[in-house]
Amino acid sequence: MRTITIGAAQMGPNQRADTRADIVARMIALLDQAAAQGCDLVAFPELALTTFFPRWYMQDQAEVDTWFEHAMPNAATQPLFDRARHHGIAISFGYAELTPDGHRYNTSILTDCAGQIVGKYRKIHLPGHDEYDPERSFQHLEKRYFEPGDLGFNVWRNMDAWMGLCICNDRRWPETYREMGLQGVELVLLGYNTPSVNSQAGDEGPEKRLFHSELSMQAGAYQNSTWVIGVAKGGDEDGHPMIAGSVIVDPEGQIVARAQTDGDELLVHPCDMDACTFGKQTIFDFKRHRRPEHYGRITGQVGAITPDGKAL
Ligand code: CDT
Repeated sequence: MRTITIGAAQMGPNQRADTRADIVARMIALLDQAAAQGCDLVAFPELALTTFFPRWYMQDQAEVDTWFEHAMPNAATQPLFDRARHHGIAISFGYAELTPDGHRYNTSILTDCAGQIVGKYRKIHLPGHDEYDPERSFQHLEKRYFEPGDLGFNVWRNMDAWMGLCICNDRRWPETYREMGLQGVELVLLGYNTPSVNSQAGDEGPEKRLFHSELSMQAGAYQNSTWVIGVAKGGDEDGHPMIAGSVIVDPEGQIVARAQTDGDELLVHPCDMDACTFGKQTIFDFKRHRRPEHYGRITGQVGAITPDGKAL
């Protein structure tokens, strides 16, 4: 057995007026709970340090940049890294990254048990739009504020397991998991902020959104025989409800822990990395069963094209 006790640290809303210090204090409280419950690794949500600011249309770049981190760790997050190191707990969390050469990414990092960053991922599937859209009931401006990630989908050896990261909308794309599955991933950590309603389809409410969230993560886990840890921010953030619904999914695609609230809440589960082996050696033994000679469209084409040549 290679058991890693994992804490999925769901967070309630971060309001626009909350300071980084207020938010990091809540994260540290979750980390202390995790330590008391024997966790080895704690995962926090996407854009954990701020409100989900892409819901707000901003034209002043200086204002936009107040939501970004220029270094990691930095003065605001150092106490979180220090507490994690004190407990000997590895952590993962998302934040808006402004690089020294002026690039902006929706980023997530992973540390080892000594608080050293061992993995970084920059969100590749950015949903939404890049200009104000008056047709939507609220905005989703990730394409305005972030560039698509430039690091690919990597997997790192950490705590005697193969670990990968992705972020929110990435969880809906099978390519995300398969890229990591082809590197033997055993644990996928992903944070998300999913609104409870669809800004373009008023009849799509939280039940259907939770269903799609679970469907995507369970499929990704099963089809790649990997643990998937989905960690939400939930509750009413700046007047906008989010679905919460954090889950821990086992390598057979079964949900073994699920959040009961939409606030700060820690899910804990002992995850045996060896549970990934059976699926990887049988039904999803990629080297025996995959047929990449028939998968050319997956990388050769972006949008769908019908056989009569129409681009959809
Ligand atoms: N943060 C993020 O990527 N949110 C998107 C909302 C898109 S609307 C379905 C998500 O995929 O949850």
